[in-house]
Amino acid sequence: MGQNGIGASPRRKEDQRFLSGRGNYVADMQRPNMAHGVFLRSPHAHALVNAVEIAAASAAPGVIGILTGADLAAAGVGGLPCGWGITGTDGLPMKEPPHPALAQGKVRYVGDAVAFILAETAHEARDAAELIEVDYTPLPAAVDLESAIAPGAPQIFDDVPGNLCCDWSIGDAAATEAAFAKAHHVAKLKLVNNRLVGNPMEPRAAIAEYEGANGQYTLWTTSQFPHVVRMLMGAFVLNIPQHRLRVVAPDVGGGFGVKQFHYAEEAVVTFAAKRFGRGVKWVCERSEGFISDAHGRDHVTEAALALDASGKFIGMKVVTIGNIGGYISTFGPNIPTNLYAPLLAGVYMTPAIHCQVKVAFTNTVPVDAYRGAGRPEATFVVERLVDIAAMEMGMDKAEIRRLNMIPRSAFPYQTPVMMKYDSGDPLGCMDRALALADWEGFPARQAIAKQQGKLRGVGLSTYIEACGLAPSRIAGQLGARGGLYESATVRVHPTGHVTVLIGTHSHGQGHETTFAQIVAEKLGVAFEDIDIVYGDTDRVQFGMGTYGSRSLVVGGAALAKASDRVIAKGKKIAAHLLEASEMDIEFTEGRFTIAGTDRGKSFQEIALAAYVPHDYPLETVDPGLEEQAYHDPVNFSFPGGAHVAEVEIDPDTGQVTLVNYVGVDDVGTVINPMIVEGQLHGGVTQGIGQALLEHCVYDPATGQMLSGSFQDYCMPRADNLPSFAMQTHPVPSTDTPMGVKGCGEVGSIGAPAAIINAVVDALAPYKVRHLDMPATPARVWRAIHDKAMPMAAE
Ligand code: MCN
Repeated sequence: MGQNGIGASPRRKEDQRFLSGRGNYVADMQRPNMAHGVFLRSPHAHALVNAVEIAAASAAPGVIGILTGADLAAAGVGGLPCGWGITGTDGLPMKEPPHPALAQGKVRYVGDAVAFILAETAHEARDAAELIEVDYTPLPAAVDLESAIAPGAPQIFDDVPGNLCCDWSIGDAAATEAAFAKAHHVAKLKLVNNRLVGNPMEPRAAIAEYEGANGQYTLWTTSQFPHVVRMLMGAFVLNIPQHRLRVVAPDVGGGFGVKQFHYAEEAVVTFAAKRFGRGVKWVCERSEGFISDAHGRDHVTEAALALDASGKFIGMKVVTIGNIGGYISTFGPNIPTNLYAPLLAGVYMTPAIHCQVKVAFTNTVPVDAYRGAGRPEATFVVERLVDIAAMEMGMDKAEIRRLNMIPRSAFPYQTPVMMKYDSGDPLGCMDRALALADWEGFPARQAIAKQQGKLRGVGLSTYIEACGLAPSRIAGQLGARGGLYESATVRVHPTGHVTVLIGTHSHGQGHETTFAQIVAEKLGVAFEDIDIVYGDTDRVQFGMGTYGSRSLVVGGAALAKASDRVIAKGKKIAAHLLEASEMDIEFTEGRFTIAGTDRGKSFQEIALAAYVPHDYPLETVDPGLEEQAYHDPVNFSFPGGAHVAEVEIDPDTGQVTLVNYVGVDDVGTVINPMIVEGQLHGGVTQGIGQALLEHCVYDPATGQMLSGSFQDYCMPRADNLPSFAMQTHPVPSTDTPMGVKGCGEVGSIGAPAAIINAVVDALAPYKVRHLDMPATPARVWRAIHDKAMPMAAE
């Protein structure tokens, strides 16, 4: 490891500007001749839109113009495209009804955008919005997930019978039935995976401009993938040629998946910039974000695990209803299917698995990827079932896992549900986590808690996830409508300083630091002399952006490849200057040398020679030192690990206190231990939020969101968290260039099951078998005091 190379923990470069208030966020940007827009949103969950009367609003002070769905339709604006089409068990494509950027004829959730009002100020636009009269005919709404696909439910789209987008499945149904037929014991569970709102610190925002002179559009947007927005919006929605559309995602204050979609607001703002000849700015309010940012999770699942008499898992059956809301969001149908069911094997050798997923429309905000996206849901099913099986078979919770775990020696391991795990050490992670948590010492701690009138429980969760999305060939077979490679350019300047242009987007993950570490390690250039550029389609060649913990394993791999190409070219130049054979040139620690001698040239000397090619092999080598690489991964990346949570419950109030949390995670080779630790802390915190605090609640009768602000939707705060003990257990990936695995989501995947397992463990004296998330004081109290409540029963 060179100084600040791979494995070091230099301070984050980007924090210089963030901590000194010099970040460049869309909402703070001021552009010339800028007007301000607001969206008028539906107050109904489901209603016909008979007419939108804008005359009074158009005449209001400051109003520049108003757009409705009819205006967009008349201008030929396309619907928002879906980036991933899935195919049902019947071989038919999913139902894919249109998703207009402004509602046309019908609204399908509270928050569905009906009109856009542009005025000189945001206040004037807001006042004018109140003057718009929308003639709605309210319709019964399909809100509750199970009822939405039951016979007689209100129909959200005329041509989507039963509100079923797709009935999808994976695995061998016959083999699974056969396993269940010979089972010694079957552990069963029905659970709800609670709906979450992402709430990144910076709400979404967009600014668009159009230059009539050259037909050039620019959109600044809070996005995790500006090139994909350019592709989707330019090619499918607004019909703007790619070279005339610049999309910039500058500093973005967190995304967590929520900013990984092409949103209606981006298209409307860009359309409005040309239509009204003004710069157009829209900034989402926090409460508006609750009803317009895509949500996460929201499953209802029935699952069963078949075991033989020794406690070995012989089969698993899962039926899930996955909510995708009122329209298909960019990746909506992919999340409860491809990113969920193939992870149901977990770290276990279950030989037969079958999973059916009913992907359902409801009159709620569209649901899409949110940190973990499908994989926390899968882990929750598996790890809750395993705990229930242990309890029912009278086995120790660690032992039943140990008995069924894939041993390190069995990797690469082909699961029965598509995934081939390349490497891992589940047992190693679990043993270390148990030791770190002092698992053996728990009974003593529990006894002390009991003396103090508290219920104490401990919960274990293991996991493996698939991230680093993904080999394009496989993704294509699974329905992806684009590639999932990444690109990087390494531009070496004549002075030897380096600018990297990369297609991923950093919005909290520290890429400016970790990617500079990779280049520093590879090229021997000082960490301070390397800048990382991302987020601008005019500066960066191309890119698929950041999600699915792919930036390091796919983008970092492209960067390593481009760096290697710089070295390869440098060797040719060095060979010429040193009058040696290229084969004899070695490159180490920033110096090209003739092997076995001390004759050499520094990286900076070679860079200068490339740009001042007076003494240069011009016949065979072009001047300049800039290399580009695209990298398409050969497999997903499979981080894994084990987490242990310990809780104390006050039986009088139902209050759960998380008293200890440990995790041992295998994220392969670690580039920056400090950043990885921060990522783990952030992910675990979101997992704690899901397990104990967060729940997006809709009124099932009206479809109104009952938790549409921070007064009703509880985000985790510092005093909800213990001090975490997180360690890494690196088992290098065999499928990624540097042995790295993703780390961005693992905390949110491991945490919910560990915590609920601990809560249920603490409630063992009350014979509570399962508790749905979030384990709020009210739910826990009822589980203790009211055995008739469903969550306390079978
Ligand atoms: N890293 C490392 N060594 C490893 C793995 C990762 O040093 N073995 C470093 C990477 O170089 C990078 C960071 O850790 O700097 C995260 O890397 P990676 O796992 O590749 O994840 P991404 O950068 O692709 O980030 C996406 C992931 C996802 S999917 C969500 S959601 C998420 C997350 O990261 N959203 C975040 N972490 C977030 N962190 C913040 N602060 N804000 C968000 O919105």
